[in-house]
Amino acid sequence: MKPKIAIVANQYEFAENVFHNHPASYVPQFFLDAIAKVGGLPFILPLTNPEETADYVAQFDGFLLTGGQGVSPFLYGEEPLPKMGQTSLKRDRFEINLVKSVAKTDKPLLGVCRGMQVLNVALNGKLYQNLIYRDRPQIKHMQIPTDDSQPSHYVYTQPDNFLRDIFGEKVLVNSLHQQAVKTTGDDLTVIARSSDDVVEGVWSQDKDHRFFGVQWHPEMLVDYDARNLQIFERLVKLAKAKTSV
Ligand SMILES: [Mn+2]
Repeated sequence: MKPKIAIVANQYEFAENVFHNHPASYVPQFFLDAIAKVGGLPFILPLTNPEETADYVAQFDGFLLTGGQGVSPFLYGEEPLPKMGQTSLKRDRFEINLVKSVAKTDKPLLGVCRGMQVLNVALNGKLYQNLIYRDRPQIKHMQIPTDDSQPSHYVYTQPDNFLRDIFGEKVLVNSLHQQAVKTTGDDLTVIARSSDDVVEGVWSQDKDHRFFGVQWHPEMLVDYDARNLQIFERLVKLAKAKTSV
């Protein structure tokens, strides 16, 4: 049986052009296609009661957190700074509780962009609310208005992890983030950085490294560099290994 992969939805509060101004839940199609292409069975998991994440976790084999808003700073002990972007407390609370529920199992979870940041905060890490607060020279990490299916900066991988195995020592990626990991969460290790030292990949230290994340958007880079699919394939393979035990 194919492993069931739950992809947590984002929510439009006012879906002007989609559903007559009503709220609507959605997952960008790229993620659904990527999971299906590598042998997973994708499901869309809506933002519901954060107290019920354990019940959802019991239903699926693997979990995927996607991109979007920043993470609310008070969730990692900071007040908001003026240059912070949009946040969604509803999404923060559901996704952070989901990570904590997954942590009580042996199931895998992949975080992409915001998803990696949520993973980090859920495990007690901190973020830069905006990269300008790093107070040091840096490259452009929000590549808009350049097409987001094009790469824009290099990422340098550390030895001995899945990103080195897939991409070698360096790889061109896209970049659509204002926030970034400042201090890593419990049990998370940095496995890739950009040339200006921004964290671009993490994984957990358990035997399977079942929590992992990237700061770029591999789901949108598949046409440019098909190796990006292997990031999703890793999630599906880990999920499958658990289902067949
Ligand atoms: Mn970047």
